[in-house]
Parts: sequence; C-alpha cells; structure tokens
Amino acid sequence: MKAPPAAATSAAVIPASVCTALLDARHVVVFTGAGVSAESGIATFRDALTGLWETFDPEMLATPEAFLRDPALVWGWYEWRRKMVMRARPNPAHLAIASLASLVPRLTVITQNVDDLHERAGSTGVIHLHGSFFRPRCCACSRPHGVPAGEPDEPDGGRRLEPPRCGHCGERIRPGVVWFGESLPVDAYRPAEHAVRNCDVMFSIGTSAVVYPAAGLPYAAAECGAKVIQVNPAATDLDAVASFNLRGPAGTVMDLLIRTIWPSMPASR
Ligand code: BV8
Ligand code: ZN
Repeated sequence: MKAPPAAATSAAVIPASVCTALLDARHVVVFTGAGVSAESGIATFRDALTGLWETFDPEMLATPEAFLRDPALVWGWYEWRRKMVMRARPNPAHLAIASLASLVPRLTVITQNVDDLHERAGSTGVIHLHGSFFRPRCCACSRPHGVPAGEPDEPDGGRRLEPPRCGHCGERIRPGVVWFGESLPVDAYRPAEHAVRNCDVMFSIGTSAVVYPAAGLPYAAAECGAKVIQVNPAATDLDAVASFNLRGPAGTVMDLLIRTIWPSMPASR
C-alpha cells in the first residue's frame, strides 16, 4: 500500500526529521528549477513572457523549429534573457546551496536552469542538464563561439537580433541550451542519474517537475531509497514521492534550514 504523500509543512520551521536526515547523509543531491532563481528576479517558465515575446509560449520558442523559422526572434530572446541574468544576483537559496558543500560529506548540484547563478553563488561542478546561456555554438559544425564580454545591450522590451556567424563554417550561432525535442547531453544526464541513484537525500527546489527526462530524477532517487525534500511554495506532482514538502520560497526555506541545522554558519544573505 503506497504511503500517502508527505504532509506539506509551512516553511516557518524545519522539521526535526529533515535535520536528522541531513546530518546523517553521506551524499546529498540538490536538484533545481526556475523557481530557485525567481527571488533573483528571473521569470520562471510558468510566468507569462513579456515584451516582444508576450504572445509566445516558451515551449514553442525554445525549439529548433522556432530557430529555423525565425532565428532573429529566438536569438533576440536568448540575448535578452542573458542580459536579465547578468543583471541579477544570486539569492539566499543559491548561497545556502553553495554553503551546503562544506557542511555535508558530498554534494552534487544538478540544475535545469541555463543561468549561472549557482556558480556565482560559489557552487562548483554544477551539472547543467539543459545547457547554459554562456556556451553558444555553431548550429552546423558545433564549434563553440566566444561570448562577448559585458552585458548584452538589449532594449527592455527585447528585439529581434540576427545571430552571429560561425568563424569556421559561416553558419549561424545558436544558444548552447537544450531545446524541446532535443536530447540532453549524455555527459550531463549520465552523471546526474548516477548521483540521484546513489544519494541519501535529494532536494528538489523550485521545479514544477513537468519537463522530462529531468523530472524523472527525483522519482529515481526515491526508488533507490533516498529521502526527497521538496522546496516549493506550491504543490507539484512530486508531492507524492517527497518524504518532506517544505512549502515556501526557496530563499527563505534554504536559509532557515542552514541556520537551523548549522547555527554557527553565517546567514546566507
Ligand atoms: C527530450 C532550456 C529526447 C531552454 C529547457 C515524456 C513525457 C512527456 C513529454 C516528454 C517526455 N519525454 C520527452 C518529452 C518532451 C519534452 C517534455 O518534457 N515536454 C513537457 C513540456 C511535457 N522533453 C524534451 O523535449 C526534452 N528532450 O526528451 O529528448 C526526445 C526527443 C524527442 C522526442 C522525445 C524524446 C528536452 C527538455 C529540455 C528543454 N529545455 N530549458 C531554455 O531555458 O530556453 S526546459 C525548461 O523548462 C527549463 O530548463 C525547465 O526544465 C523547464 C521549466 O520547468 P521548471 O524549471 O520547473 O520551471 P517552471 O516555471 O515550470 O516551475 C517553476 C516552479 O518554481 C513552480 O513549481 C513554482 O511553484 C516554483 N517557484 C516559484 N517561485 C519560487 C518557486 N520555488 C521556490 N522558491 C520560489 N521563490
Ligand atoms: Zn560552424
């Protein structure tokens, strides 16, 4: 008989059983989605698009077909998002996750996000399942293309922008992200899957867990006996497999969690 979903606890206190699970853990995995960057002012995929793209569905724009159809529309979208990320700063959730690395025997950070806020908060070896804004490449010969220094000079409402051309074969440069319908890089997905199947505790922070195969990872961890701790102000399909559902914004919950279990740690603010 399947255990009922773990009751959701408001983020005001961190349950003692969560503290124990973390203090006993040999290997902790942190899995994040767009919600972990929400408090840095980065829109999630659930949030409606704005400006030039307000009439578009992100799942339609983030496709090879959209880039073929209108490369300037898609490239403009990614340069505008890269600008927003470069203007943003890591929030207490990113900082708390980075500090976990020195508090638990082993930490693996896996993200669906294409921003660099985990790295800017101090996390290392972050597995980017869906690529990054900072790894553009040629859409024909796949050669990496240099990212111009400084913030992209994109208007607030965005604009259509022709992608640069490859210095080697002259074809268009594309964003270094995984689009819908494209397979995940094996050198990201394989170590991610290995980590979740060999961890004691897996945090799932700020993800709606609807995009596969990434969304399957917390289920795989639970299958292998790990305790899944979900951090999200809203319910998701993961409620069913989570051992703990901490309802609240990631910045507040993760900061409180660190200060509750490791009170000597400075606040991640
Ligand atoms: C593939 C990069 C092989 C680009 C992204 C099985 C079943 C059904 C469909 C499929 C399936 N297998 C494959 C598919 C198709 C598809 C898919 O899953 N579609 C979904 C929509 C049903 N998957 C793919 O295409 C994948 N490739 O499978 O290849 C293949 C190929 C062909 C055919 C079959 C198989 C590739 C998917 C990767 C696409 N690229 N990103 C870019 O960013 O532009 S996905 C992108 O969307 C993100 O990376 C992320 O993964 C996803 C958004 O989800 P979240 O991050 O969770 O964000 P979301 O906005 O949804 O939710 C935010 C959450 O945060 C909410 O719950 C909210 O409550 C919470 N929140 C808000 N504020 C806070 C907060 N939480 C905490 N604190 C806060 N303050
Ligand atoms: Zn090329």
